Order: sequence, then C-alpha cells, then structure tokens
Amino acid sequence: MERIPDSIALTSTEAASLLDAHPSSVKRWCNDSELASELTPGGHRRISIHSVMTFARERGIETILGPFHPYEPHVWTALKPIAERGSFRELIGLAMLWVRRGDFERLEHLFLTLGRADFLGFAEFCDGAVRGLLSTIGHEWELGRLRVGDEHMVTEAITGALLALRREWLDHTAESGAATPGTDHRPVAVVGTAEGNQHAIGALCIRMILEREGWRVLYPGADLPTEDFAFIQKSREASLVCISLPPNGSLGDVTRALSILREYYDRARPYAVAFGGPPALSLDGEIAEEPFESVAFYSEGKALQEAVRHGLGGPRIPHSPPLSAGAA
Ligand code: B12
Repeated sequence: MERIPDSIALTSTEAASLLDAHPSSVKRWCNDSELASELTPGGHRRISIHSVMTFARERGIETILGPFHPYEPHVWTALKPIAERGSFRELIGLAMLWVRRGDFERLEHLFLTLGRADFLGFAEFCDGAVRGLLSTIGHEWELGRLRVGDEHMVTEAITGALLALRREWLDHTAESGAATPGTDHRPVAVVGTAEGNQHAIGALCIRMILEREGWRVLYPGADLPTEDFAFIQKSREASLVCISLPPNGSLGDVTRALSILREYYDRARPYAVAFGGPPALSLDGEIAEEPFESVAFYSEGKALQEAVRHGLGGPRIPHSPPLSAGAA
C-alpha cells in the first residue's frame, strides 16, 4: 500500500488530457525532448506519469493530479478504472489508506476532484463513490477496525466535498443565467430524511441530483416529521416529495408516512412520493398509491434521475403563485 507505483506509463492521449493540451502538442514536446518518452516494441509512445507531472510543474500547468503530490500515481490508478469500466474498487482502497492515516483533507479533495470529473455522471458518483466509501467505513467500524471519530471525520470530509461541488455548480448556473429569480419555472421537490433518521448524506445526494436535473429543491435536511414534508409540499406547490428512509426502514415506515401525507393531501396540488435509502424494499403491489400521482422506492440516485427524466413529478405550471419566492 505504501509503495508509489512510479512506473505508470501514459499514452500521448492520456498525457494530453492531463496537461489539457492537444495530443499533437504532446508529440511535439516528446520529439523535441522537452518531455521524456519511450517507444513500446509496437512503436507506441509512452510517457511516465512522473515525467508528465515534472513537466507540468516546471511550466506552471495546473493538472487535476497536482494537488495530490506525491500521490499522483495513486490517484491516477484510482481514477482510471472508474473512467474505463466504472469500477470504484481502487478509489475506495486509496480513500481507506488516507482514512487510516487520518488524511481527511486529501480525502475531501479526492472526492471533490472526482465529483468534478467529466467522465463520471453525478448520480454515478453518489451511488458508486460516496455510498461505496461510506458503506466500507460502516463495515470497518462494525468490525471494530475504525473509531467512531474516524467515521465522523469521513462524514465531514464527504459532506464538505458535496457542498463545495454544490456551491461550484450553483455559481456556474447563476453565471449562465439558468436560475434567474422571478422567472423561475423549475419544478419543485422537497427532499429530506424521515423522522428519526440522522443519515443525511443520501438525501444531500438526491437534492443535488435533482438540482442538476433542473429542479428547485427545498431541503429541510435530516430527521423531519412527515407532517412537515406535507406542509412544505403544500406551501411551495412541490410536485415531488422525496423521503430518505433509515437503514432499517421497513414497509411499515412507508405505510405510516403515506397515511400522514394522505391526511394533508390537496388534490389541487398533486404530487408524487419517492422513498429511497439503504433498505432493500419493494413496494410493488404492497401499498395503495391513491391519492398520490405515484409512490415508489428507489435504492439509488441514478434510478430517481432516470424516473424524473421520464416525467416523474413534473414539469408543471403552478396552481397559484408560490407563497414565498425565496431561494431553496
Ligand atoms: C455516516 C453514518 C452515520 C452518521 C451520519 C451523519 C450524516 N450527516 O449523515 C452518524 C454518526 C450520525 C450515524 C449515526 C448512527 N448510525 Co450510522 N452510519 C453511517 C454510515 C457509515 C454511512 C451512511 C451514509 O452516509 N452513506 C452514504 C449515502 C450516500 O448512502 P445512502 O444513505 O444509502 O444513500 C444512497 C441510496 O440509499 C439512495 N438514497 C438515499 N436516500 C434516498 C432518498 C430518495 C428519495 C432516493 C430516491 C434515493 C435515496 O441514494 C443515495 C446515493 O446512492 C453507515 C454505513 C452504511 N453501510 O451505510 C452507518 C450505518 C447506516 N449506521 C448505523 C447505525 C447503527 C447508526 C446508529 C444507530 C449508531 C448509534 N449507535 O448511535 C446511529 C443512528 C442515528 C439515527 N438516528 O439515524 C448502521 C445501521 C444498521 C441498520 N441496518 O440499522 C450502519 C449501516 C453502520 C453499520 N454497519 O452498522 N451514522
């Protein structure tokens, strides 16, 4: 684990993408011996990751790996399988190495870097990387191999990375004028965790997935009484209510939540209900959907993303002006 794999060799295209340059520039630098390279027996150019990073540092070129010095090869080795075949195993291995060393800042930066990567969708990032790491953390804690303090530090690091990604994304959409107040016709969702459930990272992921799908999301956060989901839905005319169930959540929790939501349901302000979270639930044929537009359980953010893309919960024209036009 300690050993840095310094023999990693990149193709010209990989070196070009790291240096944010055209492959022909990389070839020119190699031909001019500015960038050390070798040819394989088959005549293909290979450039060591060490040479690429030295070249970048000397020229002041910022790369995604730069901030991880001296772990550039580790990070490259962790990110490549995600880009190539959607495998998060190496990433989680590296993240756990840093957790064991107490290097939570590096961990946060790793997740920030991956969350920004254009080779990975945001929902896949949440389902694969965020959930993948945190379930490993939970497992190690259960086995007594990690302290509660480590778990808390990881939670802080991952939440920090997610909130930073959200801020960057909101700044970007504000710049592009996509969410101008007053002309905001985005469909509205309420997202939070069920009463008693303090596990908020899944709900935060859902909030951000929906925002990226063009939703305005009201996010009261963790441990919300079901009545409050109903009040927020009604006052803000949300067309989708998303409730994150606790890890041991059951069909009984779903049935109870629905019976409370039913009491407050206003047919003039229809909405769909999406439950989600770690429990393995199937609602098929088990619950009455009436009077909701639909009721479903999703174990992944990606599944909800696909459902909203297929029309779940909106878009729609508001029944009357929202009571308050404040931001989510
Ligand atoms: C971090 C953590 C905590 C933190 C949470 C902090 C926070 N701000 O969120 C703290 C320390 C508070 C905590 C407390 C507890 N925890 Co805890 N915790 C975890 C841990 C390590 C990670 C959970 C997490 O964030 N996962 C990452 C997210 C992204 O995954 P996710 O929630 O599954 O969400 C994904 C999907 O489920 C889905 N999704 C989630 N919500 C929704 C909603 C909708 C609408 C949709 C569509 C999809 C969707 O999309 C998400 C992205 O993929 C897990 C380990 C594990 N295996 O999960 C234990 C774990 C869940 N905790 C556990 C326990 C026992 C507890 C405590 C009881 C411990 C205690 N004795 O105090 C308390 C309970 C607190 C409470 N009342 O809720 C157990 C639960 C066992 C069980 N089956 O009941 C676990 C599994 C650990 C273990 N291996 O034993 N915990």
